[in-house]
Amino acid sequence: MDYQFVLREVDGGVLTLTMNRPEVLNSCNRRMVAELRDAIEGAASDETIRAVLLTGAGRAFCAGQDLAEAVPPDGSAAPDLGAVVEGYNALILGMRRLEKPVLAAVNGVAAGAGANIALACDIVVAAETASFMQAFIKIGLIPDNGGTYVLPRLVGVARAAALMMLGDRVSAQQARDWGMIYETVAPPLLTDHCRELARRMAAQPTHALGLIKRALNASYGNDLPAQLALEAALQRDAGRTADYTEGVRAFQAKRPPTFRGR
Ligand code: T3D
Repeated sequence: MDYQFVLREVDGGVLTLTMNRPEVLNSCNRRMVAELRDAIEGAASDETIRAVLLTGAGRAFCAGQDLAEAVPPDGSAAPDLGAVVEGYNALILGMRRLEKPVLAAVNGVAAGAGANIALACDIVVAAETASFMQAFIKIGLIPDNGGTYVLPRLVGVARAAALMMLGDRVSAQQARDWGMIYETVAPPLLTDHCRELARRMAAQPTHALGLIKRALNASYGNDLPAQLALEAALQRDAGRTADYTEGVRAFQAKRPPTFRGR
């Protein structure tokens, strides 16, 4: 696929995807969502990619659905919202099912679908000046992109309900203090800090990182016995990797390990 609205760069095992429509705060048209989906699908089958970093060009991370596409100002036919949301759903499921870590570097406002795409990442780091907004209610919609699933689990139902029903902006620091995201950093440091984190993850036993992700996904629905059984099965799998042997040998030899993700 040709990429028109997403910049795609691979370096040191890290695939960096930059949403690139800065003039409309990287709001998502269908083409951009399709490109993100394609890139995530490609990452799944590309052994050289061991971590993904998602960010936005310019002053925003992503302002959600492109409202000019949703309701064309020239009065032409609006797309069916169900179909639009199905496109997002495939992206969110692709990100969650990708057995490689996905890191969000939230460089500015993340609103509507943009907020929930960020929250679908495994680790969310935001610039101190960034913000999050469940903007949907302001235009008469409900949160999608998995927001009604993940947000109450991150911040509790009381805060999730207020954020969704009021549509207020939450600062990155508030989001961090509520446990919505992992950490905040000073804006000039965001890119380098997130690249470094992504590179660290890419150098880790990435097969095990994928298994951690599978276990965390399942933990949303499992009871304790089922989760313990899953952990046993996944640990058996992890224990058969060359990275496990390498990790233990490196420990015993008091040298740094070299993990290959196998
Ligand atoms: O199809 C469906 O609708 C179903 C799927 C829904 C999923 C959703 O994501 S629904 C929620 C959609 N998003 C929003 O409602 C957020 C809309 N944007 C804003 O509220 C504000 O832009 C922000 C709070 C995010 C940022 O405010 P501010 O003051 O920093 O920037 P601004 O001036 O509003 O925006 C700058 C430009 O970006 C401006 O264009 P202009 O005037 O310079 O030509 C603005 O129109 C454009 N822009 C911002 N967000 C969108 C957008 N253009 C299209 N779609 C947007 N979502």
